[in-house]
Amino acid sequence: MAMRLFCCIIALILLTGTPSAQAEDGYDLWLRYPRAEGPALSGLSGHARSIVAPGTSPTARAALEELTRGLTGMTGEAPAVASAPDEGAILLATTESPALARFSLDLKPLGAEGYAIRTTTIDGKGVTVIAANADRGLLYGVFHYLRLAATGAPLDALKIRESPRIGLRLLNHWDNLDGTVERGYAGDSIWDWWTLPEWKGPRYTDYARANASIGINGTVLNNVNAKSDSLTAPYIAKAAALAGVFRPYGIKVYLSVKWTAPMELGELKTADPLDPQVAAWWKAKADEIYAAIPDFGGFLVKANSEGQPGPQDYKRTHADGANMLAAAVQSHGGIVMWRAFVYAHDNPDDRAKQAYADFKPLDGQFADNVIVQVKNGAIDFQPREPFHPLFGAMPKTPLMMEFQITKEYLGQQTHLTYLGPLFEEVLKADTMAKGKGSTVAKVIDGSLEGHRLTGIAGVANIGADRDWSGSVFNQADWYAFGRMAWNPDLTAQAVAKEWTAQTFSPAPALVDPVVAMMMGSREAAVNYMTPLGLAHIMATGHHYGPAPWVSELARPEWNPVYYHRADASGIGFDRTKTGSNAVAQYAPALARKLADPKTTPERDLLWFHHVGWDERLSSGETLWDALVHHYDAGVASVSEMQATWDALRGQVDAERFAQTQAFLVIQKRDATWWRDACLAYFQSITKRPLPASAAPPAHPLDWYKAQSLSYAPGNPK
Ligand code: GCV
Repeated sequence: MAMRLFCCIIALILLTGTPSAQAEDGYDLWLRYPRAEGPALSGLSGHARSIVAPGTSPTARAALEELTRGLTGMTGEAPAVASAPDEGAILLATTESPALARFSLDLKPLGAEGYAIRTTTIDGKGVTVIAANADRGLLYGVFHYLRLAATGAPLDALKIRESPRIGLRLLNHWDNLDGTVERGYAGDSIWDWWTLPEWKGPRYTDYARANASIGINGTVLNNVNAKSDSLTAPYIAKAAALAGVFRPYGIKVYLSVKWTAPMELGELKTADPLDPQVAAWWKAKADEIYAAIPDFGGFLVKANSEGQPGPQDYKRTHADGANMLAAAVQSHGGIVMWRAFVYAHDNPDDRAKQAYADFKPLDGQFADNVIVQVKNGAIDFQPREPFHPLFGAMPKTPLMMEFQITKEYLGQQTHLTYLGPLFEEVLKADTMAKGKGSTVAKVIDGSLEGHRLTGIAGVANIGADRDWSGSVFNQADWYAFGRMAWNPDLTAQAVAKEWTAQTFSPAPALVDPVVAMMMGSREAAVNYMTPLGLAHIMATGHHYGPAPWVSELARPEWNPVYYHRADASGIGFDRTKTGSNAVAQYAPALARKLADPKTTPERDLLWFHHVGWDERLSSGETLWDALVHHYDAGVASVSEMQATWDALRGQVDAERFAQTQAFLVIQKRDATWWRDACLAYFQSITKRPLPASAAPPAHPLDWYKAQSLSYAPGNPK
């Protein structure tokens, strides 16, 4: 009797969909494949009835499995797997398949990762062909098809050709071997180093599926603040186990390395890159890694930065260091990603200038398999930074973009601040290095300077939390990174639409308000944190919440006062000739614009200029009044986001609705805290009254100064 009841309940669940109590915990990300409705369902019923998939490799099998999974979810029925295409079949075929011979798809230019999708007829039967040169391309093509279906796009006249614009599309995990994640806000590391290599939990496969679905093809497993242990035999075996899980999904593994590993592990007396014993140690280590992981991608290096050792400790250059490592992996086809995030405690120059000063003179000196990885801005992943002046300034060196997907400075896991607009703003920024239109995107996709080695990295926001990213909306940042890495011309808006349709529902009544909320959210955060070009006025260490008053830390550039420079006369960092002259690091045509506050974009004004409190901005307001209004606008935007979300009650499952609603309450509280604390502090300096429309801060300045959050997550100890 009990058994019969149980079966009835299961049948009911299958027929009516999953019960809402456990329905949507975020685990499935954008790959939910819920039952399609209306025209989307009839489209699938007509065009996706069966699958013909002759491939047998692990990647071909992964493609077939994903297509089967997606179609089963969306149609409620498993598609037949056939040996020949019938009406409504999807044919998956690589150029090796004889079935493709009859089509002139000209796949060659699409490379190993590209694909074509075509609706056509075979012997009078309407079919959809997903074709590629290699199985990896097929897998990407399958994910594209599923994306179309899940977003409700028509499936009856497809003529798609796609290939990635950027070669290396990588996640950088700042995951430590003890399971913590530096700047991680989604729980512990997803890598269970302790139980690897024996236990390869299903989550690793789902990680690979999610990444492949957005075109990510590599992952750096460990923190750039690396421990040498990750290069020992047991950890190489663990990395090899992960590489084995990821391989079918076209994802290579890479490792961050600590510069002094030859001393710590190899008992050498030096890590001097020009010492033959050091070079031999690295060569042997690379050989050992490649024996375990034949398609190992290569090394990522943080050297001579924030206390990490590096070649400069031996009076050698970054190029000396990178080239020595590059030689170690070269015969295996490996690469070295050498980070340009450097600034030194003993260098009194503007921190924003130091990476350029170190790296620009090295242009042309790097080996062919080295790529220099540059953060999007010259300081550190701020809510807004002008693009890094190295982009466009090293034409003989491939440069790789480093974005931060995890929101260290942007409200961490709780604030809804969609990063698509930040990525788009940077990628579209014009370096003017070779005249107008020399965008950052063209620098990193290699087209501006003719590089074949191209890359983009995102510091992952992934952890062991059930929803992977700490909140459902943080998943959008992972998604946007992958999609824009594949095609840096995609707009943040288009990507937000895709993500929303797949993550919640394609219904316009939901998509339109959610996308509008996402698109305004980053500017909201800029407004309530660091408007008009302010930067790095966050609390010390964990970087959560405001602390513009901090001035007593040992190194000048650790202090917020170093960045905002507010005094009785005005506020902002003079980076023109009268100040640090950082503007001169940009191409001359741009440098001229940035040298003058009148031609500097207002959003970057205080980044480049120290501006008098009473100076008038384009709106006619004084700087002080405008600053107050930006802070107020930031708080008001969060109230609007709350109203938008509240109106969606009933259209989103209860669990994700409630979490987002609660997180917006936190965001509103924090936005108000930011606004009040910053205005209390800046007012104590400017001594001007608040504009009539602005409410006074809720507490006196000392109250804000006394706030401290000792246990904020993600903060390295
Ligand atoms: C991995 C910032 C972060 C650090 C990070 C560093 C880097 O300074 O606060 O946690 O260290 O950037 O990118 O190397």
